[in-house]
Amino acid sequence: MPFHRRGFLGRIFSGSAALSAAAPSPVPAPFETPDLGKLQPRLTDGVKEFQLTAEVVTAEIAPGRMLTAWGYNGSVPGPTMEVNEGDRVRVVFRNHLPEPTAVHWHGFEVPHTQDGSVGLGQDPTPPGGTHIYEFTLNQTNTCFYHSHFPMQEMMGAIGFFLIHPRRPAVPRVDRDYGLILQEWDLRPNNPVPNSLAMEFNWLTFNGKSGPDCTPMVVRQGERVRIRLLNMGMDHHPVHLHGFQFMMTATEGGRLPEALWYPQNTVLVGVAQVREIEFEAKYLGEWMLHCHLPHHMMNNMFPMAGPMSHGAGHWPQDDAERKKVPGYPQDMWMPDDDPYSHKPENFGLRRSWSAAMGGMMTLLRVVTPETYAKIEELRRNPPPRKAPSNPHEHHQGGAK
Ligand SMILES: [Cu+2]
Repeated sequence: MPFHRRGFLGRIFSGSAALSAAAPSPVPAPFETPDLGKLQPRLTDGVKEFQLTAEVVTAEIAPGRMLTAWGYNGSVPGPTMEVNEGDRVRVVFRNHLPEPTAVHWHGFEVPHTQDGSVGLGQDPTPPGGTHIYEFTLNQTNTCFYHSHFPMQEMMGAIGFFLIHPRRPAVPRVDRDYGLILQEWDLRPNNPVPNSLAMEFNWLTFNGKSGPDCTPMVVRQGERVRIRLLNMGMDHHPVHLHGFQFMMTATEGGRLPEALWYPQNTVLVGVAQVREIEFEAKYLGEWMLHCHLPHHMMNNMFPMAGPMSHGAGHWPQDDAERKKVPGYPQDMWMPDDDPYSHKPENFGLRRSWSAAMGGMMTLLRVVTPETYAKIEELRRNPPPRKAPSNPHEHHQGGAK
């Protein structure tokens, strides 16, 4: 019976999708999530069907800094899902975690039985179990999916779910980026995050800490949108160097243009999305980062401040400097080698990586020549160098 019903609905929705595809509308810019892959659906009777598996994932958030977290389909955060307004969607969800879970479809207008709230709308999916979600999406906001168990959220179980509007928003953007903000408490020699923590020493965009976040590379003059999604314990004030941007949308959708306002730091609260747009007028290497000072460093806990003195990270012949109250605070330890294999880092000034740490990435506004060179390197990537000394790659500066 359910199969007949799905087949019937599928044909109807297949028809409506064909109609919407025929309507004249500009092609939207592709949605790019640096360092994160996409989950491709299979079209079955007009329904976009995704296979989503919750599982333990091992990732490298910075060279040599391993993270064993809970994600989806081998990725933490999970892979990005994309559909179009009006699509019928089916998600075949499998639980490969050792405890019950459920997927909450965050920001979705779907029947409460499809919402993923355990107990209320469905039973938890047991380890080894499968659960099928199915819904039609007549909305266009930036949504996400995540485990509906809070400690599993803190183990990383979240991903983007984008619903493209039938008619792309105006003004049209040339580049459309998404970044997921997360925080981790990682103790020495242990890749499993402490999910009970209230203080965090590793901060990531799309599962990478600066300087290991892959830069967003745009051509001068392009209009850029960046969608910032926060899922953690803290709110993050995200600052962009060099530009004023407009705050154009929340997790609830796009604001009318009269309600946009200029900023250069946008506060992204927990479970919120903030979308910013601007014209990439100025050539250069522009940092985008959370401005909480402790969120622009890596491995901060054992490294920073006078308490750490004697740990071997500062010069031993610094008797005079020790007389200065507060010394030591920051450090400067350039080593670009672990990042030089990335095409997106081509042409950066020497020592660039020493300034990058934590929840920090780059917006690179480049000339046509540099853009072409980076495109060429993406087609023929250079070999990756092994880190010369993995212990030297975990310090961050911040600016
Ligand atoms: Cu922050």
